[in-house]
Amino acid sequence: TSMSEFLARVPKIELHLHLEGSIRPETALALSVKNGVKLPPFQEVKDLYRYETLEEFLAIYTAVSDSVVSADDYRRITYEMLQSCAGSNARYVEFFFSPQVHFPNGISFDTQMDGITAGMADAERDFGIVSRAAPGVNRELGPAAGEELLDMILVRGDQKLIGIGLDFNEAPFPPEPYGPLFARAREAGLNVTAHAGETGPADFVRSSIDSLGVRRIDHGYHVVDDEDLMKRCRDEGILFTVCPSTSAVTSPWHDLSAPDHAIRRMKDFDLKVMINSDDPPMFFTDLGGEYEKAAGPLGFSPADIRTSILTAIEGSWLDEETKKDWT
Ligand code: ES4
Ligand code: ZN
Repeated sequence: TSMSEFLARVPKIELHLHLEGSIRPETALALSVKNGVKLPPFQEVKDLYRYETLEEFLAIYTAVSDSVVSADDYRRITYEMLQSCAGSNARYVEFFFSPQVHFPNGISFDTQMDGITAGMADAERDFGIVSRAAPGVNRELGPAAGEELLDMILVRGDQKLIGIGLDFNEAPFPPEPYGPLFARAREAGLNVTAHAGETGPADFVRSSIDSLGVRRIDHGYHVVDDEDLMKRCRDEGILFTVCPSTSAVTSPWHDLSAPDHAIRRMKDFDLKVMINSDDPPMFFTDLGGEYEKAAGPLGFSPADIRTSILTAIEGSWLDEETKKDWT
């Protein structure tokens, strides 16, 4: 239909995507064989990507991440991720990666960055897609480990490293202990965002804004449990980077067509929401597929889709000149 064509063709921005969550099942298999790293047991490779909770998902995410070892492995997964984004007509991508998952395997931050920046350059050359990277601080590992990661980011001083995120399991890991780390990152000129309100409560959305100083929330679905907070987020223009397929698995809103689905309610309340793919192959989707879900079961009108893309440009970490150019 013409709606599908519009959704496929419209130029997009992706702001919530995890590098290791973008590893294709065939690539995970090939890398695990090459590097002699064991994956969890499976019948067919696609069956590797099955889970019913965030915890189960993160266990597979970590196991698959372990199959990435050399700088060239990083180059490959970065290139393939951006190739898929380009296939959905994404023009600009801000993606997370999880450096701390790889440290116990002896893989340095510099090895990771060497491969990632090579993959970014190759993808820009081949597909014209522009990208920037944001290491995700693993909230399960504590603030001290996060501070060490921030040191590495600042020592590297790479122009392509434009921010940090906060991810992995929310409960029982509230945002507050990460306040000093996030303050130091902001003072050093890094942009900041945090996962909150996916499995954690509305309070984690509030404290991410208050203690971490973020203006962007990744997921944020549980904001709908707190109307005062919703009003505040609307007044303050907080941007929510929502991910339809993930929400149907890890949040309590499993039915995307339900009238009370959090993403629909956030949009109807005029919160700033924009559409992202999170861990596309791991949730059997891609960015175009997430737009289909927004325009289909989640009830986004063509005007809502357009608003969402303009919101994404505005909320991105692009420089102000480029933002003006693109709107
Ligand atoms: C993640 Cl909390 C979360 N959700 C999706 N992907 C992830 N990768 C690391 N943490
Ligand atoms: Zn995420």
